[in-house]
Amino acid sequence: MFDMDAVDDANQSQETPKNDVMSFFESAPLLKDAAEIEKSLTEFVDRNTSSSGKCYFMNGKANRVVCITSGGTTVPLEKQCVRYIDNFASGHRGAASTEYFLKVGYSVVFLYRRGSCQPFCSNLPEDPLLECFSVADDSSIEVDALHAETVKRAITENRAAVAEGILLKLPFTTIFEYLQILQLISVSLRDFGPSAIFFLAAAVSDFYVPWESMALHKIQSASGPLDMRLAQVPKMLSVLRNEWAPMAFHISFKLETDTDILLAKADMALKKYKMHMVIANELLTRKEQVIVVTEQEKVTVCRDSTRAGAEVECPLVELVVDRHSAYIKNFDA
Ligand code: PAZ
Repeated sequence: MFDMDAVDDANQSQETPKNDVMSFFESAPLLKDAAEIEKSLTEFVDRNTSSSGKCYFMNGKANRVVCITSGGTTVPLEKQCVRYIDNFASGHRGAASTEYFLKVGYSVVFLYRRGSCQPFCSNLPEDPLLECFSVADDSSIEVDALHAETVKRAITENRAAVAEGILLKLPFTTIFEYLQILQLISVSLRDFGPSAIFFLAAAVSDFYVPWESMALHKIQSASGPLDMRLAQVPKMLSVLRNEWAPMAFHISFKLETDTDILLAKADMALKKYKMHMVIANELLTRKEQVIVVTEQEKVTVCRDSTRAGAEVECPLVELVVDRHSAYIKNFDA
């Protein structure tokens, strides 16, 4: 249901047909808050652009930005949506990676599924409001000592990054919103050229119900079993890579449950979509290890299991930053 380049893409041509892309966007419901999103992107770009105007070609000293996508897209089945198709992604990968990129000086556009994991919040209990706070008396609420440090860190670091203008969080729910906002981001970040990374960790639906053929009201069960035909979501990876952000450093993810096909699928995505890096992971071990696939190498990156709380995203982001630096250097040369 999700996965931008499924096995059957082997039958598709390299370039995504323009008509498919146009009809996807033309028939998509209007993006709510589009003007506000564009405004916040403009402010983010201004904040992260040098006074000379252009953000790159500055002897490798350009501000670096990364657009991190996180969580899963939904596919609505009704316009007044009661039912939708979803996937498993929790958004942990994207949220944790956001923290590590911020730590090494990148500014981050975090495109995340509403309600999914957030940066700086991974150590909070499942229901922070109910589990971290107590009512001390009738008028005051206190943080429980057990969670005080975690709550403090989540609030201060998140607010500081947002206030400084180095973390912009943009939420999505549906496949329509996700792709529309991704397009806005990629166009906004164009001036960063090779200093921008697209780190596409979201699990994106492969199939969807086109808006014009979608039922308006809740689908009724009285007429028996549901027979529904899903259209294929156009392969936006190639559009992003070739048209929306042609100079950026592109990283896509490949998730499989069958180990035997994982690397072949990652290789295929690398070539087909001209990605600079494909990060391969398996469903059950995704928090322990990933395999970074590039044209030159395959590197297994593991979580440091000797350190409590260590995350695989820490060495992963280190490696990405190293390869991104080399990319910028070659670009300048
Ligand atoms: O969001 P999460 O931490 O639960 O999982 C991360 C992930 C498995 C969704 C990501 O690493 C990934 O592989 N995303 C791409 C999935 C795909 O389209 O193949």
